Amino acid sequence: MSSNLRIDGARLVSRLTALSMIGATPEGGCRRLALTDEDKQGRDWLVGQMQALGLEVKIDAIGNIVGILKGQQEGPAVIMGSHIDTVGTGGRFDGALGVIAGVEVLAALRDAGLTPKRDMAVIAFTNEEGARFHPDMLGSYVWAGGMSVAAAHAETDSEGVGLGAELRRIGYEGQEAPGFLEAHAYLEMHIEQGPVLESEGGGLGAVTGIQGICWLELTLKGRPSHAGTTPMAYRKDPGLAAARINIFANELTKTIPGQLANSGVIRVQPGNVNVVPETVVMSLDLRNPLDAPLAEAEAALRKFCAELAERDGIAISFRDLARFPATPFTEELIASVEQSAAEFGLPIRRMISGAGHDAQMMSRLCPTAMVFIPSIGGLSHNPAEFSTDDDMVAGANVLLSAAWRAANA
Ligand code: HGY
Ligand code: MN
Ligand code: MN
Repeated sequence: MSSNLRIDGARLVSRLTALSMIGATPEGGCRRLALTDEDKQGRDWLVGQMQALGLEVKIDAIGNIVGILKGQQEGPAVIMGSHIDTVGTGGRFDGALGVIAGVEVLAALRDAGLTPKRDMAVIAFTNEEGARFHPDMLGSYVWAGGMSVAAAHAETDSEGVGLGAELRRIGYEGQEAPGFLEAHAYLEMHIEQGPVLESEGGGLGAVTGIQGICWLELTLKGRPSHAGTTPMAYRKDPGLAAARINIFANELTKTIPGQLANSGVIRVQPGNVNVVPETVVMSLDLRNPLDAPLAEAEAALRKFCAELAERDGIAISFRDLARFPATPFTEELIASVEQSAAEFGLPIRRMISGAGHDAQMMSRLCPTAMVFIPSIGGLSHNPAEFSTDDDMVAGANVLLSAAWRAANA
């Protein structure tokens, strides 16, 4: 790589700050749920930035935004990317940093008057968070051929609003076929979203892969009855059943190595103080670095639910919201990220990702790797999410170096 090639740190930080103003929350974070007006504003801003940079901007049928810097030769491109949608209590960095860093890499090459051998691109993928529509990483999943456009458009949010209708409403149902740009390699920069790098005194993460993910939606049906007059033995209480299931899932994390469990959504109907609930809809987010114990956890949970249903007279049904296997990245590209960090004299260590990322999908298409920067306090999906300017610049320089290497190899 041209040894004096660097990103413009001030421009990186100012673009991130500008994007974080869109959907800014009073707590200092961001709320840009997929395909909402705030997401549209962020998309419009990003398209404007890409156009001002002279990138060829294309939108595909699932709303993925692609900015392309033409190379010297036709053929597969080196793609960088991430997402600009957030969870409800999002921070300023999750996803946005990876997209802004990709834009900055292409801007730095433009400033240096460098044209890569291969095309290079940055993609902002639709609905990575899966907070509004399921599954998560939906835009990259469709891009990678894991889900059809029609099936993705048919997804609905918890209010029954359709994904396709929302894409059209905000003007981001593009003409391009997802995956239209063949990938030679994919690199993603992201905040770690956990405490590991900070606890080791900082430095960067060369991400070796992503753990397996299983998202389930359980619908529990009992019998609504009076909370004051119905003897306890007569109740068919799905609220109590949901609590037992949540505790059982938590117990699994103590017996199955590496197992994680979270119930982030619990909706109770009719939701009145004095009514034993009729229905509870709850989510379970199960993860494990290895597929076999993850499958063991899910099987144990389903068995527990079947026994609970039988004993307590509650009907329990399951719906898959997301199911992605543990995903290893590509050794050659991981080593390239490490080499780039070494070029800048930056400490870096190998680690897997606890969070899902679009890279999990892109690894189905091409060699893939990620670079992490520390999350202060290990916080994410929280308005207080924070990473330092220095770490952002360090990570973006490593992204530039590794992407440039891949684009000219
Ligand atoms: O859930 C995840 O791991 C990611 O934030 N979508
Ligand atoms: Mn993310
Ligand atoms: Mn996230």
